[in-house]
Amino acid sequence: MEEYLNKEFFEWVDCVAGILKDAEKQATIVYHNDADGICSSAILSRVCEYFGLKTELICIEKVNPDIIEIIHADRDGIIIYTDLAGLAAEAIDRINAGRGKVIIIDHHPAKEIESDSVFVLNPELSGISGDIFVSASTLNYIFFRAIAGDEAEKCAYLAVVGSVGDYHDRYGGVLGFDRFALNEAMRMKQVKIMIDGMKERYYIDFFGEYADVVAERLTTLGAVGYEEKGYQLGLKACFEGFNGATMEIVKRLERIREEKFEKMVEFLKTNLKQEKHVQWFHIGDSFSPMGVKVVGEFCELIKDMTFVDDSKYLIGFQSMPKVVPDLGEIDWNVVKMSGRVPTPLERKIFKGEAPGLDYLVPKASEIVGAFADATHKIAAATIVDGGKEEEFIEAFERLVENEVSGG
Ligand SMILES: [Mn+2]
Repeated sequence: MEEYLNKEFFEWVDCVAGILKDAEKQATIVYHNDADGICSSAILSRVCEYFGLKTELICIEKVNPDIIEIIHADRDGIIIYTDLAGLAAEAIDRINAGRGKVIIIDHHPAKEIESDSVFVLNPELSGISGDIFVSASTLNYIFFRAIAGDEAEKCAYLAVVGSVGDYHDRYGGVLGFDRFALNEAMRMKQVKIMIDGMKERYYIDFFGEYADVVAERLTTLGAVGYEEKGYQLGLKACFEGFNGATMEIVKRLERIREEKFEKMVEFLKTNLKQEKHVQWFHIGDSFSPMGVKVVGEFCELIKDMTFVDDSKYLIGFQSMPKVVPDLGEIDWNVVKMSGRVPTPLERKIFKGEAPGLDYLVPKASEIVGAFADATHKIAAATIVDGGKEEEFIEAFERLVENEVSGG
């Protein structure tokens, strides 16, 4: 790994590894319910095993203060957040109030934090784009690699699946640190590259399948099967492969999603709300029992459909279910917001001619007192209080307006 010049980044890896090394007996891993999150938790569970820690795994869709409260209320030992919480370090530090050590291993945009108990491992903080060069799985892999050396190499294929799950192969193949993990996986003969048109595809020997296919299965289990804890099957598959029963469940979940999506597309053809810069919709709980990650997938699916205006941002809301499967019932009224952009607008954003969602969503969230955690330039999510949806849209509109008129 030394061939990379980002010394500061690797010093952090060492520092955070030191904290985990000192952890006592118990660790809690809080992870995101998509392919990258599931692969991250798989690698991290190996890390904890390596240190002889007993681990509890908690899969969540979104970080928010209510969830942080519950997680930190009565858990001993170290708590590790991964593939989420980039921007939540301050909130976590405040709620944790020095009770125990916390590590946040994430690749989403993050804020620097001064704390004796919360430590952030995030490439964004040393100027490396986590959206392009490092998936959470890769980050966890590098972390494991720094700790355990060769022992970690067995997990290299999981970093590849996680990276592809977050579409880090979108420029034709995975790059940077993701590429480093890929190279290791190839050296270990876990992965072969196939060139398919404009893109590389990574055949994972262990699964007998391509990384994109595996990633999709994991995300289906985690997101569409969220309320029935499908992510646990995904995690199991990371080390045992997909058996017949798991594949049946994947197929059933895919059918549920397809039916719900088709219905919603038909509805939106005449019901998409239009503002000056934004077009939006509210699903309510009609996607239940699917998790709220699905509204993002749905936006992704429709963003270039003909009934969608290709010059406007696309925003969808979905009510958060009142049960977090690994934590129980939560008394809240919150709504997940997902933002995407049609391809022509995406180009403008990358050329710097229009503001990206990584600016707009955290800003608009702040204005309505909400909590953004996963934000990229062309895809972002936040949670707002139920009833604040229109206020959010108005704030978002104003922000775009200011950027456009202010130049
Ligand atoms: Mn990720």
